Amino acid sequence: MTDSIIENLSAQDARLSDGPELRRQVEEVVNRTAVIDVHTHLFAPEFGDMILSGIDELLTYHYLIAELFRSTDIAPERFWHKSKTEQADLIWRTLFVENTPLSEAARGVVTVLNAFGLDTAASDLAEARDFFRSQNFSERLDRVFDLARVSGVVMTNDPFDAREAKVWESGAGIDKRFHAALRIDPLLNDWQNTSAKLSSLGYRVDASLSDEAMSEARRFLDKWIARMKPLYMAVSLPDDFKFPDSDARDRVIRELVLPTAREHSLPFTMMIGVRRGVNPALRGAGDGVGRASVGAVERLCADNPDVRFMATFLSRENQHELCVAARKFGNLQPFGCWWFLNNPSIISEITRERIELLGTSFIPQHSDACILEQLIYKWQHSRRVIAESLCEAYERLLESGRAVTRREIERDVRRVFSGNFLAQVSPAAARAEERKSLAQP
Ligand code: FIX
Ligand code: ZN
Repeated sequence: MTDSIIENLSAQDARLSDGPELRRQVEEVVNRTAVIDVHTHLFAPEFGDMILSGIDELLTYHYLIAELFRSTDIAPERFWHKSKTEQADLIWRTLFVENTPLSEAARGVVTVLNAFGLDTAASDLAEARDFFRSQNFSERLDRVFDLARVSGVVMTNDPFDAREAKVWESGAGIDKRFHAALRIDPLLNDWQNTSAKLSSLGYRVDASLSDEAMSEARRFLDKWIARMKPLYMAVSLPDDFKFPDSDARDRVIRELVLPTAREHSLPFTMMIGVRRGVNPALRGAGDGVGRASVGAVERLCADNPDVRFMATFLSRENQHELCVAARKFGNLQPFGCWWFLNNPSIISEITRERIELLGTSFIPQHSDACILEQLIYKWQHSRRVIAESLCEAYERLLESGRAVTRREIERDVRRVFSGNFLAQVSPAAARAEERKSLAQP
């Protein structure tokens, strides 16, 4: 073995007891380690114009639309009648020129413009529009994944969306960086209308939740699992979600979702706490948050120890309970700082309490990116906070008398950025991944 390899090995295993050097190494590892983004609304290039990208899409993201109405007196209906270009111009002028872009969603656009070397304080969008128009999309896709250090993203795939179904049914090969997630909200949250939709698609389903209806709905899921090869099944559930309950959702979970999860060895991913349409005038920007019941998830985990569950809650007030629940159930994997929680101050609080209660056995973040370039800011901003939280934990460990090595930091960051997810979605792949990384010199 050459001297440099021996030096590198010893550097990997040297115990880092100097605070500033420890911090530098943690930041370097967190910034370099690729992440699998476990929940996004992005689409692979094969889905054509379903992919959202560029400055006008970034500015008309529903987070910024909600913020616009707090800084201007335009009536929502007048806003909705504007073209996307006009909407983006108004948002840029209001939130970025006439006001300082200090909110997380506004600062995110600044981070993206800066990453591409564009003027972040421009008075208008001419330069940014020219830039994005001039770009080759495939090159931009590669560049965004590289800037965000993202190795793969999980999409949100809706088999009830006709446009999307057409792409899946064409049999097109999907870019390997994009993975599917089978989103089943209509089945769980709107059985009445969804059973009618299934019937119109030729399934012998009625709203009665009969055995035949359940078995036909299962045939529908089996078909889409075979076609999409999803990494998990997912649903967004309201803040008043209960389990058990006496509603259609309870029956669909018990008789359709859980057996499907078990037999296909697919995790069931729940995103809980949204209050849809608290302000309908804001349309997609009008959803709110409500504290939900972590107990519902505990009962699902307790009743189904052979099913793997991933869960994220939208309310800050649910986060500590979720950590405690995850301590009780090894088949529960908490993930992300979702939506209204995806802000440095709250990501910091959640990540610290997760480390304190769960060590490195959690998934710290997902981007929820809807527009391609959001990957850049959502991951650059989160990495900074995750690195800070890890530094603090390693420094406390050092104070207690245990220094860590660079190899241990790399192992820990690989685990939270991809290993924990791989263990959820494909134990075999996770073991292979673990074997590969352990074998690394
Ligand atoms: O249900 C979901 O997947 C939510 O993340 C979205 O509905 C939400 O609009 C969003 O994108 C939040 O970041
Ligand atoms: Zn989402």
